[in-house]
Amino acid sequence: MTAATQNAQSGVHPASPERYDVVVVGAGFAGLYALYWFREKLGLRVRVLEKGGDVGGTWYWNRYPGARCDSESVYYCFSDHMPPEILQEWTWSERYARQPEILAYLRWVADKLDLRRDIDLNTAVTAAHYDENANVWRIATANGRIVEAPYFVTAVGCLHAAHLPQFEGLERFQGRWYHTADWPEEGVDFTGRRVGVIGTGATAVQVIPEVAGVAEHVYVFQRTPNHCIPGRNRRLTPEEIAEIKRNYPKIWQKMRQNRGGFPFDPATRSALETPPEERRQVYERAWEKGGLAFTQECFNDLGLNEEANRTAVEFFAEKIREIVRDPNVADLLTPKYPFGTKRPPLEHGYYETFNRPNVTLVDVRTSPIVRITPRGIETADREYELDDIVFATGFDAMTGALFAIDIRGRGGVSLKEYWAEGPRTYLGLTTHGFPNMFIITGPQSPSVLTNMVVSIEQHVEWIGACIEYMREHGYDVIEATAEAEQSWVDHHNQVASMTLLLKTDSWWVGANIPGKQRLVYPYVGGLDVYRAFCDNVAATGYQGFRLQSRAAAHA
Ligand code: NA7
Repeated sequence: MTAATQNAQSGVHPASPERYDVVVVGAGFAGLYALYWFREKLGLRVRVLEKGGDVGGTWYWNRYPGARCDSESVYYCFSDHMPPEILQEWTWSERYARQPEILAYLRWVADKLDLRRDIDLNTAVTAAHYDENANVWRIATANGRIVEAPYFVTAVGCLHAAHLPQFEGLERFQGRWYHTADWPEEGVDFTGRRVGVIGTGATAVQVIPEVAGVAEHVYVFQRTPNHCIPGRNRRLTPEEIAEIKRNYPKIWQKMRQNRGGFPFDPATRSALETPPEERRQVYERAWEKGGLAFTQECFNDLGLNEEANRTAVEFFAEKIREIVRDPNVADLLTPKYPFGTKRPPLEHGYYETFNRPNVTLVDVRTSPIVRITPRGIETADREYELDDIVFATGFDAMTGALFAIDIRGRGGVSLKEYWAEGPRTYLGLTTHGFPNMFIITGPQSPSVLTNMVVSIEQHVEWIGACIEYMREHGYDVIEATAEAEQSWVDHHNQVASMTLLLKTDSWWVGANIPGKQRLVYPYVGGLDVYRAFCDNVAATGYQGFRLQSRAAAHA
């Protein structure tokens, strides 16, 4: 065993560490952008440590059949803040790109910008400890390396730590089983097999039609249905691509000012104040258009007022009844909770799939899964014999991937302990007691409620400007004050309490993970409002932070 391995196993102690200015964990959209920005714009020595065998992050791991993005491809990519050829030379093929195309894009960006020379793949970070005396973050990897830097940036993804419910008997199952978030690279052939899919979230909504197309039979184990919006996917024409490329600067400006980071035109009218016939037409138009625009462009009171929201719930109920032939199945597929309090998936033939003779919907709300047997899944009612089980059961979102690393700040306090009652952050970017650590798209930032790439760029650029400011002013330690953190947590919770989000169990409120604190994790105030907050903090000399030079920090 090498000294470094010993160090990595016993915690984080100096051996002969490698030194950089910034260590970034993760090489998805966030890690790649951070590397590009910090290296090219700030001239920093950056090291990116990535657990996966390639760049891509979420798009490296989630390679299940049907995986594609719910944000439109032409807007779910790096912006005009990257060198112009990145936007101009890449051409998306479909309205919503499939996973292989997004992964190819990220690989292409990494090659084009020569990012790979500063990325270590197959390098899982196990611990990151702040050494107060040396003002460095000391980072240990599973393969025994110690890497040091004054700045530590997590780009670990909001949806990375897979959630596998603890069903009794899984180890005795004689068939094959997979979690969608850790799919075999070589793919899985379901031809002629009896497949059970557990879950009906955004992932399952993509997987189920694909598997149903080849399997002998698919049993869908549903606990809660979702409001699925038609994606209306299609090939993009050369003309529209050219038009979009011409207009990118304007489009990006619009997206940066939008509450969700999308080029949508938010509704200014109330559902309740709109006459029923007109209201219906608004919903119909949004349904026909397809996509997440439905969430912003219909009415402005759906997220705040239950009565207004009910009009959307009724509209979905009608649509599902129109598509799904069996009224009992249609009823089971119809959510009874407020629209938008769980993430509405985009669907590509999902509802139609339930008209197929080889698809059965199993309601595990009324008849829960009791155990996995050697032959399949046993519910309170009966046993389903299966060859394969697909767990589309989601993630320990937003905090899971952070807690998987033993992160310790001043005084050896662990992030997990510090956040035991729920995340405590200032701006969702930093946390008191963890100097010089920045979290990209962390809890209490808009993150998963937005077009992620737009949020990522905002975060990285803010962090970059902060580091630059510190260097210009001779500071090398920055830490959120406890007071600023408390006021952000209060503001975050206050805005969240104005919405309907806590009325429904969802991963947005941590309800999918047994024992997880039930509170709203992403910031719901909107990316536009959030950006203004962050800009103001920067413009006022990083109000709410304690900035020190190292000499002063030692005094
Ligand atoms: P989600 O949205 O968390 O969906 C997970 C699904 O698995 C959901 O339908 C859950 O039902 C179901 N689930 C989880 N545990 C169980 C148990 N124990 N029994 C039965 N069913 C269970 O994850 P996804 O991967 O689909 O999507 C995550 C995000 O990725 C998505 O929102 C997009 O932003 C991209 P529940 O609803 O909890 O009753």
